Amino acid sequence: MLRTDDGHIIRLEDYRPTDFAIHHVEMLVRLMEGAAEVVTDITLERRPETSETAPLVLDGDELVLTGLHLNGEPVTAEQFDASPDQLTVRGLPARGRFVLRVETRLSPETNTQLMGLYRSNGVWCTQCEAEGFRRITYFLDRPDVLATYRVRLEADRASAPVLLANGNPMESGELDGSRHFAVWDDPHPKPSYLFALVAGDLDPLEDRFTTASGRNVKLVIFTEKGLSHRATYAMDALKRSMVWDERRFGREYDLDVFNIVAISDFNMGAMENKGLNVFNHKYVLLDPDTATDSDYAGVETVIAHEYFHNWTGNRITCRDWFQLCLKEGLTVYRDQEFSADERSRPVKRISSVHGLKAQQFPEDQGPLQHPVRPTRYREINNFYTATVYEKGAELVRMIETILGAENFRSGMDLYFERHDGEAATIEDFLRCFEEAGDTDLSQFALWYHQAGTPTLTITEQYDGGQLTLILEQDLAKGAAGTGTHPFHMPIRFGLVSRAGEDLAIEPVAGEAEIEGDVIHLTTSRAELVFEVGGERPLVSILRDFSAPVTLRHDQPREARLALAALDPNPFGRWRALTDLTGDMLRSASLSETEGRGATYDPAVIEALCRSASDEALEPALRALMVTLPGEPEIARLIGSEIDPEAIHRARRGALRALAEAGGPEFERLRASLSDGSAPFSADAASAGRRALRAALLPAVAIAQTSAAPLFAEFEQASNMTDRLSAISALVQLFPGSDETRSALDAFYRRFESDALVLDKWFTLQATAPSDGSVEAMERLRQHPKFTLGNPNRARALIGGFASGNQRGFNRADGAGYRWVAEQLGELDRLNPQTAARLATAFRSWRSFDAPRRAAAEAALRDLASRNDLSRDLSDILTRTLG
Ligand code: 0A1
Ligand code: ZN
Repeated sequence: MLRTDDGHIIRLEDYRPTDFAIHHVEMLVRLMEGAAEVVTDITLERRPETSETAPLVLDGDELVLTGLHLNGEPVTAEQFDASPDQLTVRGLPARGRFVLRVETRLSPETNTQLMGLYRSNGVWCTQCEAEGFRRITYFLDRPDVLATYRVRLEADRASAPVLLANGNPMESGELDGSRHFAVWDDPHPKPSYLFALVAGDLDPLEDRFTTASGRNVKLVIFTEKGLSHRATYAMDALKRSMVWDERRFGREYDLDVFNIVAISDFNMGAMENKGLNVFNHKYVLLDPDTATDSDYAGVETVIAHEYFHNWTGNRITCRDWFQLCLKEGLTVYRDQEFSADERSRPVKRISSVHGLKAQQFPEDQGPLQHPVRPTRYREINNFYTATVYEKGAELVRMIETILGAENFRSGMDLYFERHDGEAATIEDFLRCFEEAGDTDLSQFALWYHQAGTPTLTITEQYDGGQLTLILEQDLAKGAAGTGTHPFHMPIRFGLVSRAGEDLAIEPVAGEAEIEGDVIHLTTSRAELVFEVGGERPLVSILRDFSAPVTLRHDQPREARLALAALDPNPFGRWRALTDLTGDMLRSASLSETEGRGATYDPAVIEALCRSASDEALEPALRALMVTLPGEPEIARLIGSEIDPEAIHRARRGALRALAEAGGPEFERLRASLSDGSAPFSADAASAGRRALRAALLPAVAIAQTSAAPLFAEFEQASNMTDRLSAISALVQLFPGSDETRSALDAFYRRFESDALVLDKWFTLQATAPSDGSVEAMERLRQHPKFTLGNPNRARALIGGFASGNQRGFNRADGAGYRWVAEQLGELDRLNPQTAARLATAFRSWRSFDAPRRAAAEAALRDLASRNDLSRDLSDILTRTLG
C-alpha cells in the first residue's frame, strides 16, 4: 500500500524535541531470498522534562511487527499498539536507560519505491533519507535523534559475499550452512537517515588515503561484477576531494574506511550515509567509450558532494527537515568551489548560473515556489529541490561575498567547532558568521525566508564626467505568500574603459555602502554617483552573479557589444553576449508568432563568431559563449503566452544565420581543435576543446545539404563525447533521414547491454523534434528494454521528453501532456518519489498560450482526480494546479 494523500501538513512552528532520547542502536539483519528479518535493540531514555507517563510513539511505514521486548521481557498486548505506520508503547520506565527490542519482517524484493531496504539487480541496499529508516524498523525517525549504531549482517555467502554497514568493520565469520556474518560499528552518533547497509556480490576497487594528521584510511568503491575498472576516475575524484577539504576547510576524514557502492536502481544521484555512500551508478561508472565529458564532470561533482557531506550534514546535521538547506546548500557551495579550483573558475561559475536559471528560477517563479528554508510541507521528499540545493548554495556564496574570504573561513571554522556532533538550524549557522564577521545578518536572513526571485533594475545616467547608477530591487508576492521586504543584496561590479580595463572605483556620493567592488544594496532604491571623467565607462554589473536576481539593465546595445568583446571579467563577457543573443531570439520568436519573418542582428551574430575564435579565451568558455540559448531558455525570456513552434523556428533561423556568417571559420576551428589520434584524456583542457568542437557542430551541420558528413563523423568518433554530439546533431537537424536511423540502430546494437548508454539512446529519441513525437514515445515505451522500474530509464524517456522536448511535450493538441500524465499515473504505483519529481515538468504550464494551458490543465486535473495517488505525486499536482 502506498502512503496515499492524507492532506496532513507539517509545520516548523510545531517543532519540539522528542520525549525520549536514543543513545544506542544494535541491529541484527538477516537477509534471505524473499525476506529479511530485523531485530533492533534501541537503548532509550525518557528526557528529564518528559512526563513520567508519556508513551513512546515510534514511526513506521508499511512495517510488520514480529516481536517486542522491554529489557529482555516480552511486552504485553495491553502495553502497546502497532499499525504499519506507528508503534506506541506505554508504561515505560520513568528514569534511566532501557532497551526496547523491536522485531520486523521485510520484503526487499517487492520494495519498488526504493526507500528503506530494497534489492537492486540482486544487491541488498538501503535508502533512508528522508524517512526510509521507518521502513526498516519502528524508530524515532527524525534528524535530531542522534545515536551510535552497531550492525550485524547475516546472509548467504554465495549471493552476498560482501556485507557492509556504516562505520568501521569489527568482526566477520562463517555461520552454519552456507551463511556468513559481518559486524560494523559506527562510533559517531548519527541520525537514522544516515543509516545504510549493502550486501551483494560486488567487485571492489581499493585504494588508500593518509589524512593530514596521519590517519590511514582504506578507500573502496564497490561496483557490480566486472565493472570496477570503470570506477578509477571516481576514486581519483574522491582522493582529490579529501585533499581539498583538508586544505580549503581544514576538514579531515574520521573513520578507518570509506566505502562507496554503485547501484543501478536509485531514486536520486547519491547518498552520504556515514562511511558508506550509496551511489546511482551513473555517478561512478565511466570510461571514454561510454561516458561523455559532462558525465566525467558529474561524477567528480557528486563524489565530492557526498564526501563533503561528512562534515556538512553528518558531523553537523539538521535539527529538522525544514533546515535541509543547512546541509544541502552549504554542500553544493562546497562542491562548486571544489570544481572551480580543480577545473576553471569562470567556466564553473557560468555553468552553475546557467543551471540555476534553468532549474531554480522557473521553480521560484511558478506554483512550486517555496523559501530556501520552508516553514511547511506535506511530503518532505518533494523538498529536495533546486531552491534548497542551488539557491541555498547561492546564499552561502553571498555570505562569503558580504564577509570576504577570510571572515567567511573564520565563520565556517566556528560553525564546525561549535556545532560538531549537533543537529543545527539556519539560525545557528548564520550566528557563526555574524560573530566571525562582527556583522548583523538579520536582513540578509530574509533570503532564507522570502520566496521568489527579486528583480534588480539598474538605470545609468552620465552627465559631465559623473556616472549615476540607480539601483532598485523588487520582489513580487508569489505562490508561497512570504514577505516582500528588501534584501541585503551584494552587487559586484566594475566600470570598464573602452580599452577594456577596470577603472578605479571612486564614488562621490551614495545611498548604498560600497566595499571594494561590492555594492551593499539594502534598500528598495539607491543612487550612487561616480567620478569617471570624460569617457562614459561600460557598466559591468552583477559580476559573477553575486546575487540570484533577475537583472533588468537597460544598457545600450552598443555597450553590451563592447562588454561582450572586452570585459576583463569573463563572466561579464559571457553575460553581455548571452543577453544580446537572448534579446535577439526573443524578438525573433515573437516575430515568428506574429507571422512576420524573423531577423537576426548581424552585429550579434558577428559577436558570437568572434568569441568562438577568440584565442585569448579558454575553449570551454568559448563553447559556452557560442552556444545559442535552448528553446526552454527562450521560452523563459518570453515569459507568457509561449508559442513553442515559433521558438523552434526562430532558433533554427538563428543557427542558420550563425552558419552563414561563421561556417567556414567554424570548420577550420573544429579541425584545429581535434585531438587527432591522441589517446583520450578526461582533463578539463581536453574536455574544453571537445566542448567547443561540439558547440560549433550544429552550425556547421545545418549548412550541409545532406546528413552524410555528420554520419561519417558519428562513425569515426573515438569517444562518447564526440559520438553523442554527432548523433544528437543528426537527431536534431536531420530527424527523418536514413543516416539518423542508421546511427540510432548502430548505437543501439553496440551498447544494448550497457544500461547507462542505453539511457542516452532513449533520451536522444525523446528529444527528437519529429512531428509525431508522442507516437514515437509510445513505441519507445513499448520497447523491450524500457522499464518503469528503473528510475534512470524512466527519467531518460519520460523526463527526456517532458523537459527536453519543448515542442513535443507542449503539443497544441495536448497529446504530449496526456501521454506524460498517463506515464506518471503508472509510475506512481511503483515509485511515488520518482513520479513526483518527473511531474514537476508541468510547473510552467501557465506560461504557455491558451490552447496549451487548457490542455495541460485538463491532463493535470485528470491525473489529480485519481483516488489512489501517493502523497508525493498528489502534493506536486495540488500545488501545480493551485
Ligand atoms: N542527500 C543526498 C540526496 C538524496 C536526497 C533525498 C533522497 O531521498 C528522498 C535521497 C538522496 C544528497 O544531497 O546527495
Ligand atoms: Zn547533498
